[in-house]
Amino acid sequence: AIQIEDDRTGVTIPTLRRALADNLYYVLGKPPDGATLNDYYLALAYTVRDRLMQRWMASTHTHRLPTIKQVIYLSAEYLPGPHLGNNLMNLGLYETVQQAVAESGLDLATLLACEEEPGLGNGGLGRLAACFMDSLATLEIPAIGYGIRYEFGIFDQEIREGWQAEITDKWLQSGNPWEIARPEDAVFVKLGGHTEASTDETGCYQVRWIPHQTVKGIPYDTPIPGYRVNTVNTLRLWKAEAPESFDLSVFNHGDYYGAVDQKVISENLTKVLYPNDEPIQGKQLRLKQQYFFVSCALQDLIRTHLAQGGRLERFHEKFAVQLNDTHPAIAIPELMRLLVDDHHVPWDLAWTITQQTFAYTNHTLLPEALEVWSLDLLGQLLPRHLEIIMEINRRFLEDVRLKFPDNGEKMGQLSLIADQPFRSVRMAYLASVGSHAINGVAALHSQLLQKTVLRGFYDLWPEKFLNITNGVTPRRWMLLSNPRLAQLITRRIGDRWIIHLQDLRDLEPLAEDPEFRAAWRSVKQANKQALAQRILERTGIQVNVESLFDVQVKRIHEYKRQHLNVLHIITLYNRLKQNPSLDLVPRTFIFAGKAAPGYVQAKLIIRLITAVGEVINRDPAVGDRLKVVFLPDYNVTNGQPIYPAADLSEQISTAGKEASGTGNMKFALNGALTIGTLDGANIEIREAVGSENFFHFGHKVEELSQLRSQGYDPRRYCDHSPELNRAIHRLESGFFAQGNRDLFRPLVQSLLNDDPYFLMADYLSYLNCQEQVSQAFLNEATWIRRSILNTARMGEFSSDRSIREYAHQVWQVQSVPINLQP
Ligand code: 26Y
Repeated sequence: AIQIEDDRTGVTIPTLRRALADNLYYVLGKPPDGATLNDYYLALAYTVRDRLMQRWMASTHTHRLPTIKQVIYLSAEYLPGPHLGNNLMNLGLYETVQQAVAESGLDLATLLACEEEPGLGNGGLGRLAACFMDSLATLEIPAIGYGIRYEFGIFDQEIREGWQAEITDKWLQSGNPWEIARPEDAVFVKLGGHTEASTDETGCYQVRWIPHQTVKGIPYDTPIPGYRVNTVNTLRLWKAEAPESFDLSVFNHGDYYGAVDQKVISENLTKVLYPNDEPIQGKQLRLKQQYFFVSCALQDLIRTHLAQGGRLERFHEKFAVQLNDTHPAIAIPELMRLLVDDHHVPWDLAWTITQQTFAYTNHTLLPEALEVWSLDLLGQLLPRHLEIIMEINRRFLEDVRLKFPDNGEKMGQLSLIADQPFRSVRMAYLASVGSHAINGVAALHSQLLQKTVLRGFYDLWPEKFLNITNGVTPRRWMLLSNPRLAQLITRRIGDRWIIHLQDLRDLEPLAEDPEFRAAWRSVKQANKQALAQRILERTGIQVNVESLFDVQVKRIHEYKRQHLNVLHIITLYNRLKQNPSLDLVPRTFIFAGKAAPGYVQAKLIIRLITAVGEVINRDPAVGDRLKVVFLPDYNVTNGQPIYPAADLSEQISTAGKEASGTGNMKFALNGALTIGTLDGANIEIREAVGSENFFHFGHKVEELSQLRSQGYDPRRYCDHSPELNRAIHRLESGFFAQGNRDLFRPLVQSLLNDDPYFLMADYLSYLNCQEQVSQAFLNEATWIRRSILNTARMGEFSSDRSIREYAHQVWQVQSVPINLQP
């Protein structure tokens, strides 16, 4: 029989070319000669989306079956990165499409570069959600990710005269081919107003919530395909709109402009992502965002569950709902409200269902970063939820009192309500009480969580607590971003490592093979060359590709200590100035990262990096021995070429402050060696790759608490280290600020007076460690050997491993292979 390929599903080159032209003409309404590059990108994206459709619909259909348990990931942030390249890779169509596109006179790389990434998150937490979505689909685990369709994601960063400037992120401007609006699945979300209690005809106590405002949530679905499997999960993001009935009623009263105002107010709800990675106190709009998407998600689940003939008593058998930090923790009282008020489930049963449904992941210990919402604000916006939270707390404290009679202090410590500095709900406590499992994101972090922030809850319910160390997806962070290394590895050990990252172990013996080492070095050099080209294009700085690429990319934060890195740079510079013929191992220092727009000290750290760069990069006495680069607009797209080109990964947070880190994993996986503190997942990475292949320095958590309790005096370290003194003096003197002694004063003052992040205490150890790094880099053969061993031993840091742990230890879910011919 003659096989005729369908234009929407066929994968031969002639069919793909026809499909591309067809989508260009019929979907975008463009003739080939009038089409822009972006039109071609869109046409290609639709061509790829068509090829996902059958799998997506089969997955959705199968996942709805009442017998199948589904993971529901609730996250206020997602940073998936551009979809096109990843989807081509996961479908196994990358090379075919590359060729089809080329035969149509186009270049795939150019088209890929047209895609605006969805910057719907701040940093690690949002990127983790995206890695988890990739792994869930690849492991064929039924899952939905729920979140917010921010119209403006994280701002684009420009550097102007050395300072960060924030530009609105208009990611939807040229159209988003990956999302499908589902207005037929809209839900309504109430806000504000008051409650009324009554007893109905049957004598049942009933609470009615009479809201001040209602907004409509419209879901937008994006397919998330697994790697070479039929499973395609859904990322369902909600957009807020005004309910049309509302503006009609106002219109009837003749207040047309009033109705339009209401529409604008409703739509503002999902307008913009808060660009902080630490809580903002008391922002009502932020609480509205959190409640809005969580309520949309839970209403969506209850509706589909009931439509499938499911019973609410079994809600937790159908759905395992994961809270990505406390941002969605209002889901706990919301599910209680939906069950008790709307569906008349008795409180005790509703509470059992709720606790069995939710699990909570904590991502921070920083006390200032723990979310609290004032009772005032909560009562205004969510009056019914405040009542429910108070009732949850009353019952909880009653249990505590039975366990610890006559211990009023205990009750105060564990209460969901804090009294100071104002009456507020501690969201981490609410999340802990309402969940059956609580996890930290690295071994050290989980231990500290049990010992500090959630100690009281650990004492009550140790069995609820567990650690699940973060991971990253090797699909995006190796296969897609480092194709040269991926090919080299696959040629030697086959391609199973892509889904069984532990297979990288098979590279270990090759670390002794001179031929393999040479190939490894060539790949690294090619990646460095490519990054050098980008650096030149974006900053005008010419870097030496033989130099050590020393890289720190992450959000700019005092606890992450980019300024400790700068103190090292200044010290090297001082040494060079003192001894111009110094035989120094050439280094290129590469920084990238965004500062929260309101975080003055972080923005000053960016200015410091660019200022030091301006002096050093221009100093003829330095030549190409030292270069300092700040790459603007760090995001997933711009991060992808950075990790493969790094020799050294800087993971230098104050011990105890970085919950896990995931950039540390991307670097080591791509063969960079790490210089790091014993913090977060660094500890586990060091154990995995071997302490001889990891440069660690600095005080440990306990040593820092000791220092603190002894009365830490940062100036002492300056007095005892002439080099530190000189580096600080360079800053004070205005040397890097054209004589302006005021510019960096706030940084210097902070270091000398408080130094809450112990830069002074860790400086010497950091410097000595960096000296060892330089010595090690001189021996190329052993450096490459260690680089190979880093990659070979990073298998456990795949997000596939993390997700398997969640699946077995928290969610109790199984893989469900998707059959395309039912
Ligand atoms: C409340 C709101 C403004 C807020 C928004 C985002 C608060 C925090 C955040 C983001 C936090 C975050 O990204 N945390 C990081 O999570 C990673 C994934 O677990 C960790 O690897 C990393 O150490 C941690 O800082």
